[in-house]
Amino acid sequence: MSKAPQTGLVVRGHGRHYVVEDQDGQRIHCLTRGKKSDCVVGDRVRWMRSSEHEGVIEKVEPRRNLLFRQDEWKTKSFAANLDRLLILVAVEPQFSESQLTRALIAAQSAGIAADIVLNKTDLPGAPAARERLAPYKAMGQRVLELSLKGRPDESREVLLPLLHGQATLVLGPSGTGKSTLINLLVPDAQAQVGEISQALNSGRHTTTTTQWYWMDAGREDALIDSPGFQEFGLRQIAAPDLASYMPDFKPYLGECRFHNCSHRHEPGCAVLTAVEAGAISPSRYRIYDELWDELSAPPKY
Ligand SMILES: Nc1nc2c(ncn2[C@@H]2O[C@H](COP(=O)(O)OP(=O)(O)OP(=O)(O)O)[C@@H](O)[C@H]2O)c(=O)[nH]1
Ligand SMILES: [Zn+2]
Repeated sequence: MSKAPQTGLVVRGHGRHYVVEDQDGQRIHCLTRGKKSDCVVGDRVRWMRSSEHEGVIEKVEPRRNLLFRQDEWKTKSFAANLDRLLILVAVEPQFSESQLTRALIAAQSAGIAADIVLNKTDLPGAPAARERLAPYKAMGQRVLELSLKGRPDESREVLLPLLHGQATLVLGPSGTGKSTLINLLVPDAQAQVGEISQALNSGRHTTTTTQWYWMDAGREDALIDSPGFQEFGLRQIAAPDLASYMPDFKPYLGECRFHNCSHRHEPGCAVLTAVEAGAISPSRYRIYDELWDELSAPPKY
């Protein structure tokens, strides 16, 4: 049993307990040193075996990026070192545009490419959902229209090339088809969950923690499933920076009369003019306005 430091990938975390995958794909239960648990799924770490079935994480390698949300009280990490975020929405249940915009802003500010997947396009509400997504398409955002259940083969053909060689985090509110998506792309998903739980020596927490899946035997294509959540806080972003993370606002930035324009009430505001002219959608502007209030409000405690 080698006790030399090795590199590994964090594939699951819970408290101070992690599952690290070594370079051969073996998974081992690891702890961090000290009380602080500062690893997240997707982290590359240096770790050492401490016993046959356990290891210790010595060091977290520098991250390329970290996707997280932050409210007044806490910061919650989704995962690190991501290549892509897939935001799954569906024709039914109707998606929240505010949550969608928040996810896009978080990805943009973390420097992570994001795509929207509109699922259940086989349902009669598809045109209305498409309409709600029109402003996103117009601002250059990719929107993939799929029917994961209705046309699984076609969906796989669209998704596989897009996700190849990447680590992709999937976000999607309950009922949108996230399980359907994962089972479509990761045929042995259940076995992978089982293997990781076994390394942790527990069958618990299978649905409440972030889960890393390999889509292929060569371990090149990864899907990361993140548990559901209520609020997507964006407290990490300063209100004056918001507009720069919104591609539909961007063309107008720098065109306002005041250089520190908040684009809310100032005369000579190019953003407000664009809203009036219909170049920025009313719903996107409303979300911007609400976010501004939220991000500039002092903490309540
Ligand atoms: N009509 C239609 N229904 C779909 C499609 N994809 C998934 N569904 C259905 O939508 C429901 C939710 O799908 P799931 O994959 O369980 O969704 P989920 O997002 O994992 O939901 P939770 O388990 O609640 O988190 C199921 O009844 C699916 O059969 C689709 O393309 N078209
Ligand atoms: Zn302005």
